[in-house]
Amino acid sequence: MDFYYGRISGNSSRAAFGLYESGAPFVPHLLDTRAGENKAATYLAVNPMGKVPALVDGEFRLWESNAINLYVAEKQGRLIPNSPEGRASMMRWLFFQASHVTPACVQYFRASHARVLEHYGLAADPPAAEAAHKELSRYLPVLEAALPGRDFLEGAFSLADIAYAPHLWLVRESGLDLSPWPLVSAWLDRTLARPAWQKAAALIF
Ligand SMILES: N[C@@H](CCC(=O)N[C@@H](CS)C(=O)NCC(=O)O)C(=O)O
Repeated sequence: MDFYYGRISGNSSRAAFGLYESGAPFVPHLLDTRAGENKAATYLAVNPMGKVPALVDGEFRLWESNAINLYVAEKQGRLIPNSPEGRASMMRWLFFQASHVTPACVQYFRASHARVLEHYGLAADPPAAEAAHKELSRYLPVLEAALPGRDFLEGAFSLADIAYAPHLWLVRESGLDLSPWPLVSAWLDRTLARPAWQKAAALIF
């Protein structure tokens, strides 16, 4: 499998985390998004959005980090709960991450994370960060309420935990105080301590 990714890309690191956790062999290909390599015709044939990450497995081309993770996890028979209820519950966390938590995280760290600002040539924007913080203050209690008595969102480690790690890590690195949500903070630490995340972070960041 060929994995296309960009640097300083939380979405790329989500898929790299999933690939390493699944144990599926893959060949990483770095695209320089600042130089527009992701907008080259050859890459647009893989992902018409010109976004990273993407995966090519033979004739099969796939984009969207959570779709990539679902594909490799299913192929490897890992990281997905066995029951219909468990799978639906996990999918609920993936949709919640992509629809709500990630947009607020992205707004936060693109307004405040020193390395992200430097990489993308952005200026700090405290009002945008504050607005994103307000949004996150609605979402993080929902995760906090899901975590009592369990190490991971679905009990056993799954794609749900992988989905949140990159962007929560980036907002915490940007200075967001997670102490009002101690279970979220401890869950993030447990997830980031996994060797697969260490490898993903080394590749992407
Ligand atoms: N929902 C997508 C988001 C992908 C995404 O926005 N990737 C960013 C990098 S983190 C990108 O490719 N940006 C370059 C562009 O939009 O041209 C996923 O989860 O894979």
